[in-house]
Amino acid sequence: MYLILAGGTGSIKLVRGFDNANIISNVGDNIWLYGLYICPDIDTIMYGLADILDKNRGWGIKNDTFNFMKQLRYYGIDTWFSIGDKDLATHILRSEMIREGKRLSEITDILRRRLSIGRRILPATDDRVETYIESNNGIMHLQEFWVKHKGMLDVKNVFYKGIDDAKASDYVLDLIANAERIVIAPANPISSINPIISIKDIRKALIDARDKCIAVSPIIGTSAISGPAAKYMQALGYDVSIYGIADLYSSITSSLVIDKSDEKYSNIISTKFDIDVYITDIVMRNNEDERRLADFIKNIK
Ligand code: FO1
Repeated sequence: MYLILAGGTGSIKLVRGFDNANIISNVGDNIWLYGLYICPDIDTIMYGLADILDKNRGWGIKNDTFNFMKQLRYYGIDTWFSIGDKDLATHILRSEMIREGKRLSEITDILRRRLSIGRRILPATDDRVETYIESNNGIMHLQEFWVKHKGMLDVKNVFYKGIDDAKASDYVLDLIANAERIVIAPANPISSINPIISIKDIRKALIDARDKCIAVSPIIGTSAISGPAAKYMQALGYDVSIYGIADLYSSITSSLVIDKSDEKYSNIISTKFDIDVYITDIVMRNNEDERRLADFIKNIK
C-alpha cells in the first residue's frame, strides 16, 4: 500500500491520482475560530476524495452558501475566515467530538467513513501543533497571515507551536514502517510537509524508511507551483529551487521527482544529496495529469 504525506490544495490532486493510498495529513493549518475546530488540510483531502470539493477555490464544499458568515457579520464579528454553510456541519461535528474528548484521528476516521471514503486519512498527530508566521507586522497564526493579510506581509520566520512535545497519532508509525512506498506530495514544503516530518517520532521512522520514499517537487524553476512556499522557504534560509527541496528532504527521501524544465539541475542534486532524480511534467491541470503523475511514480523501481 502507498502512503502519501499531504497538505491540502496542492496535495489532493496527486492523492486523487492514486486509487487506494493512505494519507498522513498536516495539522499545522488547524485553527480554533468562531468556537469551531477547523482542519483545512484534512477537510480538503476528505472533500476531494468524496468528490464534493470546490475545485475552483481549492477548499470548502462545492455549491456552498455563506449565510452563517452573513449572520456572524450581523452580530458584529470580524469574519476574515469564510466558512460555508455545508462546511460548517463538518466543523460543528468535529468540535463537538473534540469537546467530548475524542482524538482528532478518531474523529477524522468517523467523518471519512460517513463520506464513504475507503482509505485512511490520518492526522500526523493528535496533539496540537500550529504553524505560526513571524512577519514585519508581528507573530500570527498561519491562517491569519495567509487569509486575513492575504500573504502580503514580509516573512521573517516560520515555526510550529507544540512540535517538540507532539507524538505521532496511532497507526502513523506502523503505516510508515509497512508502506510499500511513501510519497511526499507536491505540497508547501514549509507549511504542509515540514510540520509532519518535524514531529520527532515521525522523523525517525521516515529516516529509517528513506529508501522507499519518493518526493514530488512543489517548485519549478524558482517559483512555487502555487501558494506562498517561496516566501516561507526564503525565510527559513532554503534556496527556492529543487536544490532547496532536496536540501529539506534529503534525510528522508532517496528519490525526487522534478519537472522536465529543471532537468539541467538533476546531476548536481543526485551527487550532492545522494538522491535519484526522476524527470517528468509535474504540473497537474486535470484528472488525466493526476493519474499520469501517479502512474509515473508507481513505475519508479
Ligand atoms: N482560504 C482563504 O483564502 N480564505 C478563506 O476564507 C478560507 C476559508 C477556509 C475555510 C475552511 C477551509 O478548510 C479552508 C479555508 N481556506 C480559506 C483555505 C486555507 O486557508 C488554506 O489555503 C489552507 O490552510 C492551506 O492549505
